Amino acid sequence: MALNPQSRIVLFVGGVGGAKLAYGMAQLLPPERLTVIVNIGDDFWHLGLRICPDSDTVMYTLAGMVDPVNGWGLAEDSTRMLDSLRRLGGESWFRLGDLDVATHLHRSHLLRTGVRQTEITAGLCRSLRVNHPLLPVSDGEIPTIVDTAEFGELAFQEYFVRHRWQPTLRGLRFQNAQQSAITPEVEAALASADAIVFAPSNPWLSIAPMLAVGDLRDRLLSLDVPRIAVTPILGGQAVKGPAAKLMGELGLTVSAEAVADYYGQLLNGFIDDVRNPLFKRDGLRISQFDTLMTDDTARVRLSRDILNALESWME
Ligand code: FO1
Repeated sequence: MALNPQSRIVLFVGGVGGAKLAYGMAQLLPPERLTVIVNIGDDFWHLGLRICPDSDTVMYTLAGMVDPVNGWGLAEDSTRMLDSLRRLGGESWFRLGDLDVATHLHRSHLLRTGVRQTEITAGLCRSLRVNHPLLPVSDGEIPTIVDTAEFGELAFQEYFVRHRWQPTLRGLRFQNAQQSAITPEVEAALASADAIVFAPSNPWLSIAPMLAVGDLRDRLLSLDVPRIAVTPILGGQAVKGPAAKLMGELGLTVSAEAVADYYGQLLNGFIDDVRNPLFKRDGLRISQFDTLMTDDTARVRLSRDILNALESWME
């Protein structure tokens, strides 16, 4: 089966790195050919608000509104609410921008009135003129819990933001994941997918929480289409975030090869970076590109490279 002009790509993403690839792909593929499925393991209740960092990061990035320095939150946002909260002795370790808070207020209110997260996300996207479908992998709450040597189990954002991912990771657990289900919208996207792409997001923190939901892993394994991942490791390092540190703590070599091994049978293709040493695996097609997405041009270029690789693999 070849990647023809109607082929549909389903892209699994986490936070900042995933959002950059989603942006590049969205410049090349119309909404009916690209569905973005986003991690919800980082979502949490904070100050009475439901915060969905990965979903918002992708949404703001696709809307061209994301803060270019942090890669999350809104560009040119202010922190007057947070400053005031700090004066009052409130919890201010999680930096909620003044404009960003509107997203969390709106979402939390709708959730309390019984609207599904999938519908809320679609509504937010419509309002911000994001046309590509952005789907939370599930409508349930499936929080990632990080087991650390120093503090025992921590809620994900406690580990990631409050402790700046410095504690030593011993393990991960995705609460409720097995009993939860992917949404009908995700199911429909998979049913019509011509290729599955895992973004260069952290495989353990951003992709694994999605693969743990219900029977998603088996569902993906049953799809007779290209299933490829883009390396998050470039020249022995992660571009951003704890991927390299975490691999060391899990006793793995910090390499693209170890990432490919972690995905295992889920992949039949791998997009590696030109900075990495070549490796081979039976049943795995590998292409090397410059995967560093420094600006919008680089995001689009990598997306085009990936689509071209998919096309050549499917001939
Ligand atoms: N990341 C931080 O490192 N510090 C923050 O204070 C922070 C606040 C924040 C607020 C809204 C939002 O949507 C994302 C935010 N992030 C923050 C990013 C986020 O928590 C992480 O990048 C992801 O969960 C990891 O993918």
